[in-house]
Amino acid sequence: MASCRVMLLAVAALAISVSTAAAAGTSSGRLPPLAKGLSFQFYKATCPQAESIVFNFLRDAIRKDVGLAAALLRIHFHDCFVQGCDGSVLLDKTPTEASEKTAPPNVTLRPTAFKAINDLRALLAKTCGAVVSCADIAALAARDSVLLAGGPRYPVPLGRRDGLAPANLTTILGALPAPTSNVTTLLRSLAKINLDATDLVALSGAHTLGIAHCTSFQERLFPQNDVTMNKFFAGQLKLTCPALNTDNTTVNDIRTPNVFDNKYYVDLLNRQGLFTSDQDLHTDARTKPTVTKFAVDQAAFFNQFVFSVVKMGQINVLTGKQGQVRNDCSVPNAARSGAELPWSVVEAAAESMAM
Ligand code: HEM
Ligand SMILES: *[C@@H]1O[C@H](CO)[C@@H](O)[C@H](O)[C@H]1NC(C)=O
Ligand SMILES: *[C@@H]1O[C@H](CO)[C@@H](O)[C@H](O)[C@H]1NC(C)=O
Ligand SMILES: *[C@@H]1O[C@H](CO)[C@@H](O)[C@H](O)[C@H]1NC(C)=O
Ligand SMILES: CC(=O)N[C@H]1CO[C@H](CO)[C@@H](O)[C@@H]1O
Repeated sequence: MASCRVMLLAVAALAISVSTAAAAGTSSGRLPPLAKGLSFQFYKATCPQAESIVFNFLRDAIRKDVGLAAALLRIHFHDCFVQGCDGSVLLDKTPTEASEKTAPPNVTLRPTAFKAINDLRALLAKTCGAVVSCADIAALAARDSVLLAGGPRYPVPLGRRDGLAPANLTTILGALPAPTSNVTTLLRSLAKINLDATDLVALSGAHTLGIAHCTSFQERLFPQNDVTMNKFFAGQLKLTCPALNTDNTTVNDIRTPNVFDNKYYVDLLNRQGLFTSDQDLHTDARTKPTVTKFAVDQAAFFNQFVFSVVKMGQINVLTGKQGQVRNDCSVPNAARSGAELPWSVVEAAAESMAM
């Protein structure tokens, strides 16, 4: 009996030390400076279980659908690139304006990922009230997706607030680089949000997961094969995409499509990158050395990915009293009626604790 209790205590102590280590931002690699208003302890008082709730939910969900990991990682990327990591990508289309969710470059964001984030929002609200923002949920979900797919563990600074309105189409198209972009175009696009060539190569490594539609790379097959593409690989792709605008998909990383590892860079070395934006990283002298390095050194890739994804996760964040903490990740609070009173009371109480 007694030894059993001691063991239980030891297990509990271990669990606590592991979770505080994660919360305190312990990480093997270096991290970028924290944006003002974000911290690793943000929900320590208001929702200490936040990170374990997200992780436990995703562990089960990703076990059932491995594609969810890719979908959630991509949502965080789109959120951050378009008007900052403010959860605006999660907003539903309004009658007057297309949101990031339905805009052309985004039509392939997966509904399962939006649903997972809304489910997490509800789960977190049940335990802690309306304190954890949708933008933070998206950042945590991306982090856990990377880990659950076999990638590095990293800490996520928290305290993002949710934007009040979706971005318009002009903003979306201007912010998300097209897969047909070369390195010059990509570097110019990323420089606007303070990301450099090393960030570009490391973040593109996210294409170690997930799928793409034929329309995202068909310009490399028709009217003729892109000369930088391996001929056999092009032939295989043409079986999946036999004509222009075939509605079909293929995996981003042919070697290990569902594992977060450095094989994406091995693909590039073998001219088996799917998009022009992928393969040109190995063609362009400014990025080639980094591609080569990551292809032979997975630890170097993981360390740089952690740095760059934490940096990406802090682009133009709303903090403090900016924006809001959305009750439903798909709808700004102001647009909701009925549920407003009880939620806002909970939220105000939680916010005064967090400040
Ligand atoms: C550098 C510029 C980038 C371009 C041009 C780009 C473009 C694309 C395109 C066209 C797709 C396929 C969409 C489809 O056809 O279904 C895709 C998928 C994906 N992208 Fe990127 N991407 C970029 C950067 C990133 C970054 C920074 C991340 C995350 C850190 C990311 C994560 C993903 C993931 C995980 C998928 C697979 C999604 C799924 O399976 O549902 N991408 N990307
Ligand atoms: C789109 O949004 C941006 C930033 O909020 C704004 O400057 C621009 O005028 C808007 N454009 C259109 C066409 O609504
Ligand atoms: C990169 O793409 C841009 C835009 O399409 C083009 O103007 C430029 O010539 C390209 N640069 C190289 C080095 O191919
Ligand atoms: C879609 O791709 C699969 C192989 O991945 C192929 O068997 C199928 O014929 C393709 N569908 C179309 C409409 O081309
Ligand atoms: C896969 C997919 O549906 N891609 C769409 C991306 O957006 C362009 C317009 O910008 C559409 O033509 C594509 O069909």
